[in-house]
Parts: sequence; C-alpha cells; structure tokens
Amino acid sequence: MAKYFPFLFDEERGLQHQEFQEVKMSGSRRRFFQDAAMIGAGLFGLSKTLQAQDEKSMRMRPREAHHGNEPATGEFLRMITPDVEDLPHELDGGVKVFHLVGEPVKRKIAPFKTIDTWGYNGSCPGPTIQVRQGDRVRVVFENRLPESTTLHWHGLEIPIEQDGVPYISQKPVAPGERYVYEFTVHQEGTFFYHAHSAMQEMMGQLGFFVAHPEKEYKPRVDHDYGLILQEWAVLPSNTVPNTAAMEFNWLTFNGVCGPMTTPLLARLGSRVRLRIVNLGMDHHPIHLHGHQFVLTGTEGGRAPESTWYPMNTVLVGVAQARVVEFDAKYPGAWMIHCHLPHHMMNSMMDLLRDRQIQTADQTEGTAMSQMESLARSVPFEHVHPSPVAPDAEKVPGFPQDAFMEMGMDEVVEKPETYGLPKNWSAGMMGMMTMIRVLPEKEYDDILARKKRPGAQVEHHHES
Ligand SMILES: [Cu+2]
Repeated sequence: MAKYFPFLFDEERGLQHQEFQEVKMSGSRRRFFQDAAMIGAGLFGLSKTLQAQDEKSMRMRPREAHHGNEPATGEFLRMITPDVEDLPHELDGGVKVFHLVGEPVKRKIAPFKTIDTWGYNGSCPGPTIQVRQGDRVRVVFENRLPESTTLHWHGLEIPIEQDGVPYISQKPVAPGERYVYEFTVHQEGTFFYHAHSAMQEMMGQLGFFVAHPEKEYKPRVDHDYGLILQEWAVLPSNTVPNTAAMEFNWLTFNGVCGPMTTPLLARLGSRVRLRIVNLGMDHHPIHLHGHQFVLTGTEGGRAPESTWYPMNTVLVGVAQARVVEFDAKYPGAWMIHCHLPHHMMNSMMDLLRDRQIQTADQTEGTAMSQMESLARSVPFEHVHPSPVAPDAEKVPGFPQDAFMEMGMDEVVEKPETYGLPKNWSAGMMGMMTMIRVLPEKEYDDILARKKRPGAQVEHHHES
C-alpha cells in the first residue's frame, strides 16, 4: 500500500472541534510527509530523522493578505474585504478623491503558487472603494498597463461620459496616461469597477465599489464582508493565466484559494452581511454551513424585505452581486464555499507536471514518480492527515480526495486562524473560506492578536 500511497497519518487525529485549544507542533508532533526523503527511504522507522528535520526545517512565513480595517463605527459600518485592502481617499472640497492605478500584479494565490495577474494599486482584485449614497466621487485613474484600458462602473447610474466603454463613451486610456472620472452616487448598493475589456477582466481587473445607504438598512448588521469570485486557467509551470481558456484550475475568493483565504469573524449572536460579486466565466453556487440566510440585495441595490426567503446557497451569476444576511447563531467554524465540485479543489498540475492524477489502475512506476514529484515540489511542510484503508490500492479509482488533501496549518497561520482544530487546512481548497462564529472572549482574543505588532506578517501584494 505504501508503494502507491506513501503518506503518513496522524494517529492522534481526533478532530474534535476544540475551540481555542492552541495547536502546538512539538517534538512529538505527528510525523509529516516531507520531500523525497520519504519516498526514497521507505515509510517507517524514519520518525527520528523526520523529527530532526522537523526541528530545523525552514518555516515559510505566511505571505498572504490580511483583513482590511476593523469595522468601525462612525459614518457607516465599513465592509471588510478579506485579503484585499480599502482604497483611501482625500477630500477636495466636497469631493471624495480616489487614486487608482491599473498595473501588473504578482498574486500569491496559494502557498505554492504565485501568478502574474493584472489589477489595481498592487492588488488583485483591486482595492475596495467605499462611499456613501449622495457622495460626489472623483477617481483619478492612471494606466500602467502595457496596453490601453478604461474603467467601467458596473451598475452605477452615471452620465454616459463616465461609463468607461472604449470609443463609445471615451477614448481608451493609453499606457502612461491618466484619466479622471467624476460622478455623483445617488444609489445605494454593491457595485464594482472593472476594465471594460473581456481579457483584462479575466486577468483580474476588477474591484468592489460599495455605496453605503444614506439611512442605515434595517435590521442593522454587526459585520459586513465582501467576496469577489474569480477563476484562472494557468497551465502547469506557467504563471500567466490563459484568458482564452474555458477550463479553470484555480478558483479564488478575493484573489486567494483555500486554505489561504483569511477566515471571516463574527461575534456569536451578531448579524452578518455578506456581499458576493462574480466576474468570471462561470456561475457559482455559494453555500454557507450551519445557518440560513436571506437575499437582501443584488447588483441593483437593496431588495424589499417582503422578497426575502430563507436559503443557504445563493447562485451568483456572472456580472452579478448577491447580498445575503444572517444571524450568527451557532458557534463554530462554518464553511462558505462554491459548491461546484471542481471549484472546491486546488490544481495540483504544477506539482504533478505530467498533468494527470495517476490512480491504481495505472502502472506502479508512473504513480510512484508522480508521488515523488509531488513531494519534491511542495516547498513547505504539509500533511495528509486522513487515514486510508490498508488495501486501498486494490480499489479502482483510489486515490481521490486522499490525493488532494494537503494540510498546511502553519504555512497559512494568521491571527484569524488561531484556535482552529489541528489539520483544519487539509479540507480547504479552491473557492472556500469560513466564518468563525465566536463567543465574546474568543472573538476579542483574536482581535487582540490582530493588533499585536508583527501579527500581520506582510502586505498583501508582492512587488
Ligand atoms: Cu464555482
């Protein structure tokens, strides 16, 4: 069996949900699957060697993004876009002035995958713009892309000169040029900005534009979160998405795949708003575990309460925004994910090179070399914690999820993951995140960790 499946298992894996039991990796930690040492040397009797390696192994530091601002009282409750920042503004008289720069962006979408996207201000998706209904808004746009582009304000009722369609409403903005958009936002709702060019959209050129209402919505919410859905076709060993492809192997929330997505946090008993925007080639059924939500708005604004009905999966079509709200009644780490099976996994093509998952009906030699290349390719410690049957390789089709599973708790560790059960990351892939509904004390504990200096290891974009 080891011949086909040289992974090690954690005999202590009792994944009881133990909130806030600190997960410590000690000398007696579970054995892990690391590099080709494992493959070449056989499975057992290696734990001492592995422990030694473990102690001095280089820990990759998480490089992923962090939350934007904490929800602040004040003018309005700001939406948090996990893993994407807000775009600040200046005031010029009564006008809110934003500076947006279209440019190439390297985006680390998974601990073992960085891709060349295009975005805005070093971020893909672009930074979130938040205004209030009635605001006069000026966006000074600069094009640092190698080709012409424009900015379209999706869903906003603004003069035709501001609509951002090349040649129809304006001349394209050439590389190196600036263009100033200015309009008054008379609507409320969840909108987004994007390049009005299909390929540029698929390279990542979009971002949230949220218009908070003049009068607060009722019932009021305590947390407001935004997720942008994107999909990428990146061939093995490539970093540039193929914008003409229809088969997507990387699916992201706010530019990162599970388990790198930063968990959403909610106080137990609070009310949560979740805004979801999709600008890809597929429609995504976004599912929430353990709670029912109601659809309170679309890309067209707030929906009347008489139209709300309970559900837990909302289909977010291309170019749509869907806003849902729910009461966070039950404590726990509840998944939020696209339910299309292929959108619940990360591509391992880069790790596999030969582009096909080998199963037991194929030759032992090929399967072995594939396992080996997988092991060598992952630049950090990871574990395959779930047990498999002793005779697993005799079953046609094996391995399936046993192959995909890759625990990497430490690599994606951040304040928001504190206290999650051991191996939590093994089951999170693709368009997947979670909302952690936490009692007061635990919630405040994580907030305190977020505020500690050094808690946020790195800014979200790489330069
Ligand atoms: Cu999907």
